[in-house]
Amino acid sequence: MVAGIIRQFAIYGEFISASSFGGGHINDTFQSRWNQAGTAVRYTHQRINSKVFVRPDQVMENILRVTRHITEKYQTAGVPDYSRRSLTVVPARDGKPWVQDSNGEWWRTYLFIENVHTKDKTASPQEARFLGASIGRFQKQLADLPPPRLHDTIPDFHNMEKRYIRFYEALEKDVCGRAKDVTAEIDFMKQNEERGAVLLRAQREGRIPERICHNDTKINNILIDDADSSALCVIDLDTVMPGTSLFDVGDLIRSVTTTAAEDERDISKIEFDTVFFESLLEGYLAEAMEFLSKEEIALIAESGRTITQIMALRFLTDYLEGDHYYHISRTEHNLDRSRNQIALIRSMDSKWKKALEIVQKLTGENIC
Ligand code: ADP
Ligand code: GN1
Ligand code: MG
Repeated sequence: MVAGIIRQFAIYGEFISASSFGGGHINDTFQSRWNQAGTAVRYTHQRINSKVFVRPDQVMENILRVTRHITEKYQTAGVPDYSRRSLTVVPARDGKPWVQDSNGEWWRTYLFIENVHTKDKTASPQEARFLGASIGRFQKQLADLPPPRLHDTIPDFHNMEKRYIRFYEALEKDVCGRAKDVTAEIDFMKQNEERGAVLLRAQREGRIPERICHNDTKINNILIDDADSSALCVIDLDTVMPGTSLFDVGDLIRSVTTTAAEDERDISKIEFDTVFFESLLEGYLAEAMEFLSKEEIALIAESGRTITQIMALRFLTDYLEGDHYYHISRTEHNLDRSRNQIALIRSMDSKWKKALEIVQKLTGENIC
């Protein structure tokens, strides 16, 4: 089945094999191997999750515009190895950027980026600096994307109010009878509802600007170069759409400053690491300081807490609803993830003053 789909893309040479690849929570990813006149090459193929992305055509339109814009910048600037620095969409034989299978599912193909790896947790301050810089650069590169506005591929993706409404509905229905076993997590979410709305309020009051952002900048959506450990290419572009810079900074803080992977079950291993936090922001700000407003800077630390809270809430909601959104590989996977994110928030709270001091030191803005 997969081989039949893959052959519909405009790829030359002999098809060798295809296999499942990568560990994302949303799409199904495969790699294929080809012999192109004696050179072994690979491609990346994804079945787009059409329950999550109800308009895959719009997703692909966004991705084409964004990847072409970034690639053009690298080409113009004469940056070497540019086809490893941004995704390249491979069209289907009929010229479309996707193929639809007999079940109506949508597939896409990218050049396979070689000699890279991804991380589920940060290994060093230098790595955190590289990761931060890659997202600052990504935001800067897209700041001058010509109109029209990108499609909202998932409306209200980081809208805390809407996420709480969904959570309360899940709690009310309690379709799996799981609510009774997770009262501590439910209480945490209720107690933090007000605090979680700080970013949304700033958005609504027009205090922070709309910008094109990635919206899913977790650590393993950035490919790291095997050669020098620099953050080479930002991937997983389905959610690139209008948002705020803080959504991306927030998700970086959530996933890069933690001492454990997102689904680590041993809570004692989870800590907000202020050294990683400082390095991450150094890297990010080296690229982004030139366009950030005072209001955005003032909310940097808060954004990390907010995005972590949104994830804790979404994982818990999916657990209550019966695990139909995120891929899971064990029964309590979503609950473990939610507990993990709650532990990270508690650690952030215990080092809050230090976090603000770091932002103040790096930006020169008086925020403490
Ligand atoms: P998901 O939306 O399910 O998270 P991703 O787009 O993040 O899917 O891809 C899943 C994994 O596949 C990535 O973490 C990465 O390891 C690998 N991957 C995706 N695209 C490429 C590519 N073009 N080249 C090499 N590896 C890739
Ligand atoms: C999903 O696609 P992936 O695995 O990179 C999710 C993100 C969450 C993340 C948590 C479209 O990201 O919002 O932060 O899981 N993506 C979508 O790991 O919902
Ligand atoms: Mg991903």
